[in-house]
Amino acid sequence: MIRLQENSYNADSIQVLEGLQAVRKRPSMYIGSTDHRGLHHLVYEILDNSIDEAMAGYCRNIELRLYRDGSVSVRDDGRGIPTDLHPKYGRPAMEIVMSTLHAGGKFDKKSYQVSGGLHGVGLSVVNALSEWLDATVWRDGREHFIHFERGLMCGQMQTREPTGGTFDENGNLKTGTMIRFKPDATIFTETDFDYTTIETLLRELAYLNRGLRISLKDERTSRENSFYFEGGIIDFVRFLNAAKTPLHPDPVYLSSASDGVQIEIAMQYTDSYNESVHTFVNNINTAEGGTHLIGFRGGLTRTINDYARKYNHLKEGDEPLTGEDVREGLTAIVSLRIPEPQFEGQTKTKLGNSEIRGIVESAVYEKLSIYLEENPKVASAIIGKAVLASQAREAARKARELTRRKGLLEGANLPGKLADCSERDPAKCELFVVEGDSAGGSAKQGRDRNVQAILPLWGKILNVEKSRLDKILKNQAIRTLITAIGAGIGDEFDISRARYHKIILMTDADVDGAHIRTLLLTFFYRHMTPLIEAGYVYIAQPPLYRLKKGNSEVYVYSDRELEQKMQEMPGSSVQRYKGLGEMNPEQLWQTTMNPSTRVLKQVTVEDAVEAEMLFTTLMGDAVEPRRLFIQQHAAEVENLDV
Ligand code: 0RA
Repeated sequence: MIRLQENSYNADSIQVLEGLQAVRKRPSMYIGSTDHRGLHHLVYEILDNSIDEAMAGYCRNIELRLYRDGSVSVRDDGRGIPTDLHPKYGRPAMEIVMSTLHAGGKFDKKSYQVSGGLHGVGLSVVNALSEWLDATVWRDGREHFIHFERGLMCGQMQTREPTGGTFDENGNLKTGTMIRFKPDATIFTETDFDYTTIETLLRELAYLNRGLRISLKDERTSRENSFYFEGGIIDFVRFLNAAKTPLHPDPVYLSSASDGVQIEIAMQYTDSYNESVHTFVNNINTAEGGTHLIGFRGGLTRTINDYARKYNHLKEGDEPLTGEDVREGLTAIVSLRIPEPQFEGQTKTKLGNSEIRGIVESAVYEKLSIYLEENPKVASAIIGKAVLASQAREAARKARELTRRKGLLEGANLPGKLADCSERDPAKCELFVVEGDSAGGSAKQGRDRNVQAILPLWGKILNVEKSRLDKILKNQAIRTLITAIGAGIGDEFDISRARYHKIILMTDADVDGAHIRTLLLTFFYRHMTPLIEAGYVYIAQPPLYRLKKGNSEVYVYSDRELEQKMQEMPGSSVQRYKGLGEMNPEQLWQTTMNPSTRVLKQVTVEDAVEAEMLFTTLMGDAVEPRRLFIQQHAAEVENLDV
């Protein structure tokens, strides 16, 4: 039950109510969405406050816990949210922080150098979107507690002796904050927290905040993990390169602080052909890049070219190395802390501050030049690699020109295997990429031929992780895909020419199917990145089983659902689908292709780091990490998604 304190029901409380009401009415305005992503964003918002406290130097440990009742808690050992009476409002500061939109956790902005997230509106937003929330603060040897329901206080702040003692295990006065909340199921379309999503986020935050310990406990499954990295982003780069072959033993580390901007960069080249640069601003993964990334790239290209000229790796008359050349095989983390970040782009993960470009470019030029002068061996390895890349780029250009001249990648030569749709508006068109000829046959018969095209893939799909573009372009399956989509490839890829706005991967629900899907996703991720960024790539979800009893039949899409349905329909017969080919056209349409009944999973690069790891681990050269990964994930191997 929701009770407001009578004496506080004044103009301020009305403002609070209106604020929280606004959040509940338009949750997406505050957290982006109310799906899986929005749900996990809540965790991010809460964590963000504790991380701020850590960045200010007051917090060393953060513990996140997932409970069986669907709630989650974040506890830190920082100073604790202030609990004294706010001079203007006459109410405990903690109360105001938790329930006032825009007040946020940062009363004293100066005590924080920089901050990420929604500039502190996080706590009240999460509170508004929670069925209930418990806030506990340890400060001045006391424990303070407030319970909220749907953002509204239930009773006043309680102050008591700390449960479990006044001191921590080291004999220090206990301080810190714990927020436990249960997301409101009337607001979120999904309420199940995903261990792996949270684990990835925590790992990332621990890498970005050297020396901070972040642990995770899942009481639903007893899974747990803990992250602590003395080397910070240097360790992050080593982690990303664990399955690759580095060209120099230690990552290059650069740092600088000027104009209120802190820059930290760790980078290491490997013998791979891909670029794996991840940028962060105030701990936020700027997956869409932005001015800092442009500055980093510019600085890198300039430094390496200057060095290569100076030491005669490039002769008079040689073309300069391009940005692509100097980034081939580069793994890097670029982490910035800036006072007032402006986030732009579709997912608000693109840095917009224009002044940052020059600041980063100069810093990289200055620091990396010094590093190369002092480490000539590393410098030679890097430049040798870039020169090779430049030669390979020339070969690839020729290969591409040849294919283009022959018209092999042009839409006029649509592949014979493609059963195209009749509609010509790409926004309405769907391309099903189907594994195997028999499933392809069913799909062709079952489809809606107005808007659904079918492309059966046969033969081996090249592992693009291990090949340069010139070789990739010789692979038949890949050529077929490029032609069918019709938008080119690589840096010439032009999404406005894509012939379909939905590209749906439909593979068997078994290990082989997962493998093929991963190969295809690797290809899209590496060579048609905008397609994934635009959300054009989907994974079809074919059923795993069919349950039949008398005249009624149901399709079942997971083992968990099977258990449930078997109880609801005792005595039913179960058919397990081993492959798409076992379904007739009508069944395939009904269960997997019909837009009004099917379930599609949209592929996002929401977490490029995770995708990168998955691809590298599964596809890269190193055998041992792959074996370990597959062993650890044997149970999930049928669900390998990006
Ligand atoms: C405002 C001021 C101070 C600390 C915090 C907020 C704070 C907020 C959160 C939220 C989660 N954990 C937190 N830890 C600290 C500083 C108060 C002081 O000067 O002691």
